Order: sequence, then structure tokens, then C-alpha cells
Amino acid sequence: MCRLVQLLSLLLTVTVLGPRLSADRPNILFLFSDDHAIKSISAYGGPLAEIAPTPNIDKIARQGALFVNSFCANSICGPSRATILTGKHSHKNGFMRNGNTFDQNQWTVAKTLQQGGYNTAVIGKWHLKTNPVGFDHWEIFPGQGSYYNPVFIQMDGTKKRFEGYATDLTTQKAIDWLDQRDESKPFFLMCQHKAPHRTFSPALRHLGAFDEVQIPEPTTLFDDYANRHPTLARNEMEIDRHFDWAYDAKIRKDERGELKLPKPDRYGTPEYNRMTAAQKKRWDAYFGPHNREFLASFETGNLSHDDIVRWKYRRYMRNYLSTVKAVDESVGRMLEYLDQHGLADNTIVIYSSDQGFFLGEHGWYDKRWMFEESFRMPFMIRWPEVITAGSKPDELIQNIDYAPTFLDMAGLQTPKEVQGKSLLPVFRQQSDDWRRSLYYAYYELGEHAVPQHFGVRSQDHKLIYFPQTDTWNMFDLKKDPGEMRSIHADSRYRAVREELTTEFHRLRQQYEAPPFASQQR
Ligand code: SGN
Ligand code: CA
Repeated sequence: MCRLVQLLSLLLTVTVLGPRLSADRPNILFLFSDDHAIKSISAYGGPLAEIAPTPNIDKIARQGALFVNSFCANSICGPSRATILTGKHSHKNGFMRNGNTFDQNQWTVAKTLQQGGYNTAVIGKWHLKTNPVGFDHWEIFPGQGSYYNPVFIQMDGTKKRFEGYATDLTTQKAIDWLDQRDESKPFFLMCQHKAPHRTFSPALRHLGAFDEVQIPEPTTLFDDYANRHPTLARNEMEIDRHFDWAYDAKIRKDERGELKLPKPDRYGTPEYNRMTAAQKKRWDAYFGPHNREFLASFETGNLSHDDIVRWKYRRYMRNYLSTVKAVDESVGRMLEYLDQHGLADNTIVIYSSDQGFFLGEHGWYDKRWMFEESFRMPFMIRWPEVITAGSKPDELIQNIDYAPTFLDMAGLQTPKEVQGKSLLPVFRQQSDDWRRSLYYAYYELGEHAVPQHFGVRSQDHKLIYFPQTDTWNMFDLKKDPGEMRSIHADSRYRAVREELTTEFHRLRQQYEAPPFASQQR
């Protein structure tokens, strides 16, 4: 009976209202950042909720849905972006590691949106080596891009350097494109920031924004890496052992006189070197006195090893949160633009980031791991017509789902080969048969010394396989949310282990994952 009513109402919609005119279809504004950990977004709650500078990003969550179980398929930049464009896991779209080259001949969501009548654009960080295809307009950073006075590649292939701060320039270019877009069509705009990626360089106006703020330390800042895979202890992403003094902590060699700081000090100061004399002056006016104060106390010899780690953690977080502040201001400007131009009702707004990031958990910065902090992606979406404001769906979603969702929202067909699922049933709270587990694959071989690993995550547990050593870790996410103890060998978890192992192999088959051996090169 219920089905009959649904069918009749569908028929009525199609016959009476006709297919939606292209100009009526919703615009899609995809606001995206690089390495934005959910912990640094107030709406996600947690220990930094009080200090995270995200009123505008939070607004999207408040007026739409905040996905509390959103994950990536491969926690690294290029692969996450390739997955978003193709709706497929890395082994299917061919972009498995940052060093790969995106095959722009393959199907992408942008191509179908463009062919389906959308005016399409991407501005900011792209990081896929080949130039964008499927976009009427694009203007992208080469590679990682820079925070200060960045270069943007133009559509004719030339490179232009613009004075200013990358987050602000990306926003302005997105707004300029909106101003001159083809208004007879709905738009799809990807506004993609460099921030808050390393080297965590704040805008000049935000220097010092967190000086008076108490930043809580994660309980695992001094993790000893016991009870888990041995490579955790061999990582190269520790605030203690790998956070560079000049590059990351912003104490240049020329500021130190004769003083020798403990290692590491491998890189220079590329962002500082890009600055104009006026920019350097303001930068130095802030960092100079703080650096002198730290160096003076270091010179006394009274700072313990842990004191120094804590100082570096605070410096890291102040800079990271300051770069987030500029991203949030950008989101605010974009939302304001929609309001001022009468676009807010018919524009779907999404905020996301290519993966998560460690903010001192396990003593780390960076990402790559299938651990929660780097595996999770922020995902929130505002769509007044369809999504209940303030909802917090807990379905397990992944970046393979973005492309089919965009197409479904636009009323366009998703090709069969796409591996993700449209989120529309979740938006409509009709997702009874939603997936119960996620597949993860990380293929890089060296940077930050994170090993290749593959895994499955259910609502409550996580199983990780390390092919190079043929070993496993497993975590009880409810009892051990910090993932500090592998329970893979614990006999009390035998049933869960068997179930998850079966699920892991089932997912690998479903997604047609290649054998591990072929990925070892
Ligand atoms: C750069 C960073 C790394 C970072 C990778 C990947 N070093 O190589 O710390 O892990 O990018 O980041 S840096 O010296 O260039 O900052 S990603 O977001 O592009 O995947
Ligand atoms: Ca990234």
C-alpha cells in the first residue's frame, strides 16, 4: 500500500511538474581544505571544541547534516582527491600514491556534471599532476602550492604569481568566478584550499590569535608505541623527533646565534623566503620576540625533554589553528555571497577535507594511518530543501560516495563502475540497508616511514593488515578509542576477529582489490 502511494506521488510529480528544468537544479558548492582534522572543528565536539575557530564551518553543520562517521579510502592527498572525482578506490582510479599521475581520460564526476548542463569550476589545490578536465574554468596551484604569494596555473598553461595569502586568494578567485559564471546553468564549484597543510603558515592578521588560549594536550602525546605494530615506533612524524625547527617550528637558523638546537633541522624556510619585505617584517615582529624568549630559556639548560616537546606542540597547534581560522573566514565569505545573491536556498553547500590529521595524538603530526585521527574526514552538508537542519547521521560514509551523491543531487545517472553510493537515502533517513563496514588501503612506501597497510572498519572495531610483515592489528573502538592496544591476539575477541577477517576479504573481492604482492614495489 505504502509503495503504491509512493509510486502514485512519483507519477504525479513527473507528469504534473515535468522533469526539473536545468536552471532549477541545485547548485553544488564544494568547500574543501587540506589536512583538516575533525577535532579542530567545533561542531565535531571533543577536547578542542571550545577553542576551534570555526563559527562559519559550524554553521553548515547547524543548518544541515554533520556526518559523524565520515572516512577516506586512502589517507593521503592526491589519492583522496582522485577518489572524490571518480567515486572509486585508489586501485581502480590508478592514483594510489602522491607521486602518481591522474589519468584524465577516465570518467569523472566533473565530466558528467559538465555534460549534464552544469557550469563547472575548480580553484585552488588540485595535486593530481595532469590538468583538470571536465571544468569550464580552473585555476590551480602547482603541486602542493604555497601559503604566501602563491603561483596559480592558468588555463592556457602559464603560471602567474599573486601577492597575498593563499586562502584569501583562493576565496577571491572563487567569488570572481561566481560573479561571471553562466547564470543560465546551475553551477558546480570546487573551492579547494591549501590550508591547514604543512608548513602551517598563518595569515599575518592571525599571528598571535591563539597566544592567550590554553590548548589541551592529547593524552597520547608521549605514546610509547607498545602493544601495536613495531613500525609505529619507527615512524618519522613525531613532534619530538621529526618536527623541524626552522621549517615547522618557525625558528630560523639566523635567529639562533651560536645556539645549537637538538635535531631535526633538515629543511629551510621556503614560505618565509617567498614573502615580501613588508610581510617578513610583520612575521618577524610576531615570531621574533617569542623565539628569543624560547631560545633564552633553552639556553639556561633547565628545559626538560618533555618541556621542549610541549613547547613545540603548542607552537604547532597555534599555527595550525590560525590557518584554520582563515579557512573558516573563507567559508563565511562564501556563505555570505550565497545569501547576498539569493542563492542560499538552491545551493547545496558541502565542507570537507582530503583526510584527517594528527594533532599530537601518538606524539604525531601528519596522517596516512588508518587510525581514527587521519582516517576521518570532516563531512557536513547543507541543503535546505532536503536535509533536516542539525541532523547527525552516523552511517559509515567514505569519499567514494561523493561523486554518486553529487550526480544524484543533480538528477544525473551514475555509471555502474562507480564504487561509492549516493548519500541521498541517508539525507532522507531511508538508509536501512546501508553498508556496515569500510575498506581502507594505504600504498605509499616511504614518506614519514608509514608502512603500507589495508583494513576494514565496522561501527565498533577495526582490523589492519600489514602485508610487508604479514601481521595484523585489531582495535576495540568503543573500549579503546585512542587505539593504544591491539587486541588481535586476544582470545576474548576471537569471534570478532573471525568476522572482521571475513569481512575484509569480502570487501577486497567486492571492490576488486589487487593482490598485496603486486603493490610492494
Ligand atoms: C609533503 C609534506 C609531508 C606530507 C606530504 C603529503 N612535506 O611532502 O609532510 O605528508 O606532503 O601531504 S612538506 O615538506 O612538503 O610540507 S599531502 O596532503 O599532499 O598528501
Ligand atoms: Ca592532504
